[in-house]
Amino acid sequence: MALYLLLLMLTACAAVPQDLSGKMFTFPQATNSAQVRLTTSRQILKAVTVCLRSFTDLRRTYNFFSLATPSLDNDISIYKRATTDEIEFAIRNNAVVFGGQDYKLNTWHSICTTWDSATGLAQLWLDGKPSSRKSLSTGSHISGPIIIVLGQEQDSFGGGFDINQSFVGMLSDVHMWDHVLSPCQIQDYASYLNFSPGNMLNWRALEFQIVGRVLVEDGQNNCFKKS
Ligand SMILES: *[C@@H]1O[C@H](CO)[C@@H](O)[C@H](O)[C@H]1NC(C)=O
Ligand SMILES: [Ca+2]
Repeated sequence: MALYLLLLMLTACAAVPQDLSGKMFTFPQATNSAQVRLTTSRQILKAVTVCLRSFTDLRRTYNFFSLATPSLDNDISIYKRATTDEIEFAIRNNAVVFGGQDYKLNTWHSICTTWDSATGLAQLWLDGKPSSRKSLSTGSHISGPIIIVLGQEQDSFGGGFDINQSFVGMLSDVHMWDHVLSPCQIQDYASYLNFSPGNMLNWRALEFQIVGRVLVEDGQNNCFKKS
């Protein structure tokens, strides 16, 4: 345990924020290990917005974003179901499914999810288009040390990965806020307009650690756009 904590501290200290504007993470193959770990020192979350962009041709299940605490492996999870039009959003290990999502293969999409513990309501925005607002966890907060993983789905705190849920493709513009963005702020993000970067995860100053074969490459969708 002591060694584990030491390693955790070392990796936390080793992560120097990098400006990834115009860049993307490329996950070129299915594995049960390749991942990007994102660092946050926050331990309590009463509300959240996560936004990211993705590109893939996967038809199977995979995970866009996995946040675990020692007690809950799906404290926040944004998950693509094998059913073409379904995206699952989990908070505190409770999940809702948003159907009718036009998530085309081989296309860059923006995904934002929001949740507020006061109302328990969750919502998904795909390419700036809102979903129905649905009930998730009410009243309970995300709390404890946090591990955020891109590229794999955590089934335990920092592990429990399944190659059949790994992400293959590209991810970019990852931001996370400790509050629910307004619809207009989400539209601004989705439309590549000016927006206030995430106060928990900020793509322009991202602390991360790559494990295995994940590449940081120039983006392919920013000839006219900034994020
Ligand atoms: C992943 O999926 C393949 C094909 O469906 C299957 O043969 C394999 O056992 C699965 N692997 C794991 C670890 O579940
Ligand atoms: Ca899980």
